[in-house]
Amino acid sequence: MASGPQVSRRTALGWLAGGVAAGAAGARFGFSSGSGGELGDVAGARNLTGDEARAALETFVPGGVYDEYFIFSSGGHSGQIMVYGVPSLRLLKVIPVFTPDAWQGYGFGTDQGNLVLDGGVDSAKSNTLRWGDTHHPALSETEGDYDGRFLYINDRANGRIAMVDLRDFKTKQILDVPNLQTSHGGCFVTPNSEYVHISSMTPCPVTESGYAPLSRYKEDFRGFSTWLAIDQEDGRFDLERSFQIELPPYTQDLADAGKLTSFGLGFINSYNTEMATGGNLHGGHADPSKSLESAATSNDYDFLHIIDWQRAEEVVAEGGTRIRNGMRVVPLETATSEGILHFAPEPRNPHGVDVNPTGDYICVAGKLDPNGNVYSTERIRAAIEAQDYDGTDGFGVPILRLDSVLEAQVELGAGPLHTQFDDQGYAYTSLFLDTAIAKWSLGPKAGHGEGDAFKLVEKIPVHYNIGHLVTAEGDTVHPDGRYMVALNKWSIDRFPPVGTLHPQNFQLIDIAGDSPRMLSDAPIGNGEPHYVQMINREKLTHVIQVYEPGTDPMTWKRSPFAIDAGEERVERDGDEVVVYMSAQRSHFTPDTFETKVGDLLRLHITNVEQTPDATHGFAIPAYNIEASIDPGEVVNIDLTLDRAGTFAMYCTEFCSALHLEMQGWIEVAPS
Ligand code: RUQ
Ligand code: CUA
Repeated sequence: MASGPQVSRRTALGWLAGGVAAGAAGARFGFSSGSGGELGDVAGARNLTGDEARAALETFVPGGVYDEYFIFSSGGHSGQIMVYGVPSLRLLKVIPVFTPDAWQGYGFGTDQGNLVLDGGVDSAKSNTLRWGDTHHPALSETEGDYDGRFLYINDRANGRIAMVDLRDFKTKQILDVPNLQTSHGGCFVTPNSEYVHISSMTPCPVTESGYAPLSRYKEDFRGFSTWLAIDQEDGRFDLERSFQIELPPYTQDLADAGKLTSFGLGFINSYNTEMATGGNLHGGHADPSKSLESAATSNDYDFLHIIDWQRAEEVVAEGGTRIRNGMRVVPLETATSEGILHFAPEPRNPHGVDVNPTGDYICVAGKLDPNGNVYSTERIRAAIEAQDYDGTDGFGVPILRLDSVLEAQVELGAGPLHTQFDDQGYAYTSLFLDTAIAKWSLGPKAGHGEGDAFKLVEKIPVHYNIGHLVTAEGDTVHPDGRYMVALNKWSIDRFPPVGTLHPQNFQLIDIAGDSPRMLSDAPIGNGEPHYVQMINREKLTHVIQVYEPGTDPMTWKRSPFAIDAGEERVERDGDEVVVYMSAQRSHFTPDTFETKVGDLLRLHITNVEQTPDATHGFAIPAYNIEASIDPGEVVNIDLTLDRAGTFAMYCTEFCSALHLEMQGWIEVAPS
């Protein structure tokens, strides 16, 4: 590299030191060029403070230089996953999961998209669903660290879970999880990707018909904790090896996997242990005492569910299950008698439960309680061993004594929700009502001794109404520190008005130094994001840019319908017209073919190119067909031709100078 840019970078740093000093003095850029000349002029002209100019330089990522981290963000009820770079916070990709996406040809007639979206042909529910509410992404792990292979995400609305392959960033499977109607925060991967866990949120009727009156909530409704075994080859769910644990009809919420010292355990928060079902207009007038929100907050404590999944594996292997809708289920009585399920009291209506990197501390934050509540793995294991119980709940589940398992309570602020971790033994908890993040220290097992342990360090203001937050590699056994992102539900006046529905706001915070610093805001015009995970980009070692020639992305094998250039043909068999088509800059071959109304058109299109980025699209007007065919990919489209016409098909991706010429005709003659 020429010395010019390096010199100017050094100059920039020298200038920054002055800029920060000027900022600290409360002045906008008043200093003149001097040693730092040009950049100071730019910042001055743009009316930036020294801190703002510094943050801009710290987060700018030039073209051709790559972001250090990727954020995989849930897209909420858009049904998608968004991929952002950090520190730039630029959107790199939107992965369609539960919702069709025309650009990527997902759900518009191609077999891949339709097969995935149909999500298990045995479920009538999935076949008609074309949206989901993605909430909690979970990256696959090896020995507690992200390994960059697979990504899972739940559908809050419909109790489903999806798997994305991080080789091609495409959704490969949607599973309609048996016995679940909804699922909120119960998605996590165990430290060696043995299982991906998903639990029910609202319990659902376990009656034959699927109906039960709300008056029989306690008797006829149940929750389920689901342990879906992961096929290590292709990341898909292996139902043969999966199982569920039946739970009382509480509302099971956020969850996390134990790691290292707590390996083998899973933790699930619950609320509404009151089993309130609402009914506030009962009798024809509003009765606030019957509202779900007041009835479901009347107990002082709800229950942290502690699940020993290794013990469950043994019980399942010994046949201690019943089959329910094709899934092996450990009945509640068995889970209780075999030591699979224990409860610990937790301050009412908790939200997040997060296990620290060493596995020793389980941090529970309760929206109605100002404390971070820290449970200790050592204490939990000892209390279970000693059967140190404070009775049982109404379903016979033993309740561990709070005093024996709670290690510390740290007053953090109003509305604590979720906790993340750095590499220095600090925890960061989002405070929804305070619109801030509390930085606080963990205990001796995280490197903070007497006097220094379990203390609030500082509160970092954010804008506004923070829900989740994430730190770099924050759910692993080796978090990086470095960066934290606040996921704010409201943005109010941070961005120019774009109508009545506002963007949300991701805020990037530098946590590498002693005191966290706000770096940038990023409007998120798609949503709404819930949880995200942040992975070092270098761990995504499996990403490909081009498929092997003729690949079916669903199997990763050569498609039986693949062709090489020169093998294009049209085969007619009665009412079936089978077209083996190639796509190559800038033509389809064949580019015209004749059919008639009533024919079944079977299109097999191979992109015979091997050049990265040389994707072609394929659209047929009026027939709702749109495919994206990446280099090396084979796409299959089955179409019953039900209307006559001469249709101009075309490539939808601007692939070359003669892209507009990449078109053709389908003649559909009246029969
Ligand atoms: S939950 S904002 Cu949907 Cu993850 Cu707490
Ligand atoms: Cu191919 Cu445009």
